[in-house]
Amino acid sequence: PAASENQNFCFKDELDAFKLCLSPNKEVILEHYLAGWSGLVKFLNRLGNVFGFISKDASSKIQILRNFLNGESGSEYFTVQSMVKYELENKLVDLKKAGSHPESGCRTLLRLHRALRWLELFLERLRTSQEDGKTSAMCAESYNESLAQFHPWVVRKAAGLAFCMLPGRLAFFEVMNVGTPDQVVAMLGEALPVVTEVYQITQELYAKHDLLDIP
Ligand code: 1PW
Repeated sequence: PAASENQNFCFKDELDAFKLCLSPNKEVILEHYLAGWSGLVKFLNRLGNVFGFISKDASSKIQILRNFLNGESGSEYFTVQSMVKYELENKLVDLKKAGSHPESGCRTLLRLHRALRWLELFLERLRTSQEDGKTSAMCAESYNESLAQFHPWVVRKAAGLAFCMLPGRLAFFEVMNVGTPDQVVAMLGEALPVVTEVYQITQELYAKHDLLDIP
């Protein structure tokens, strides 16, 4: 991208939103979680049109959750913990099969949560990669280890094609707009543990309430 387009984007700022996610008692604040995700979507859009179908799905899920947050019961959606409690107590989640609540906050966030695991695995590979590392292979391996198991064949196929279009390692770092490759690696080393912690807290919460497989 041209230098002028780079001015208001820096991947570090986007990942920093995840730092704000955790409240002092380690609950996940939805507003910041969604801000983190909006940053990831911005980044995907900078990678080019081939990621359009991925970023569109993530955007629509961010929007569904924002609508809850800005809606009548918005205060119940302050944290992921309060959302789960509220939706379960009020029977607002389709637990076994899609019925009258096909777009609950719980099922919508679960999709983003699963994708966050992919991101975590991918960025960790990127962080520890050698100069000749292939971003497309790193991305595909991370995807196959995580998100792919939840996707039908046709989505896996489309994702695989999109990964092939990823820019090489150095060009990818440039799109991040963080600085030299060393600075990117250092930034990832700082930011990733936070993403991991947010992922783990959400994962434990969903496991505790038996929500990991909701349709
Ligand atoms: C380069 C770093 C990229 C990290 C961003 C990760 C975004 C992952 C989004 C993948 C979306 C693939 C296409 C959509 C598939 C949907 O069917 C699926 N959504 C997700 C997020 O997995 C499931 O949602 P659904 O169909 O049950 O509403």
